[in-house]
Amino acid sequence: MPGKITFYDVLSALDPPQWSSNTLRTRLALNFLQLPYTTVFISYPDIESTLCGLGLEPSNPPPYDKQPAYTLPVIKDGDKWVSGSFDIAVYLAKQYPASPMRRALFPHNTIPLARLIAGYLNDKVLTPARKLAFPRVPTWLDDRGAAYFRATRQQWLGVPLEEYYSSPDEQAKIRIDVLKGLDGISKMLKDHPNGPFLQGEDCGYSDLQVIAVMAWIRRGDPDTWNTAMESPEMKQLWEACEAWLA
Ligand SMILES: N[C@@H](CCC(=O)N[C@@H](CS)C(=O)NCC(=O)O)C(=O)O
Repeated sequence: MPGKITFYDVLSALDPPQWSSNTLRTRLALNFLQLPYTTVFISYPDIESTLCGLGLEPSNPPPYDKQPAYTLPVIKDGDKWVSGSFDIAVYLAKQYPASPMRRALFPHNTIPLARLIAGYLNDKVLTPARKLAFPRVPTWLDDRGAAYFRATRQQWLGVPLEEYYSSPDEQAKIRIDVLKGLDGISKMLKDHPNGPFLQGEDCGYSDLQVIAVMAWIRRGDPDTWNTAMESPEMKQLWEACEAWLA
């Protein structure tokens, strides 16, 4: 049953279509909170014109020579628009707090922990993982999206995507960096003897952010995903959360 929330996600040629770690964070949060929503998929080249046409402010500040002005995810809840995955999560947690029928998105007031995890994942996992996965992204997209992704990333990275793809030796080193980053998460998970979540027995947005990144890595570099899943803590976390990816 479509509810009053509309969720704007990036169009792809995949089945199922969801793939972006940024928008998966929002999808996971909506599913975790069991909120009904309708998804609108937008092709990359239409994101700016669509969001600008809806009267929204840019998601990023200028200059735009190395980053887009407008990004997804965005949600509309009634009359309220919210953009940026973290801001959306904070909004949803406030608007849809824990109740006997609903879990807390940030159990035990863990917004600060979730912010730290967002930064950690970006610096230690996503930044190196992009070097492995980026060249594959156009193969997942609709034709217009793929052409846009190639052109904009060439402009922002300063090299064609094919050249961004490193040699097999470099790739092996990057994989080690990504796995080190993920190992850091496994160690944090181990710190909670009552696991399997970063908050112990309670799942929350910190965990969902890990799952969004893991889902992206699974598609972008399956070898790294397989190795990371050899960690019993990571495997347990994945198995506990994967249903919310759908
Ligand atoms: N930190 C932001 C990042 C959002 C982001 O970069 N989204 C990408 C989609 S994966 C986007 O919309 N890019 C627009 C473009 O490349 O033109 C968030 O988590 O919301």
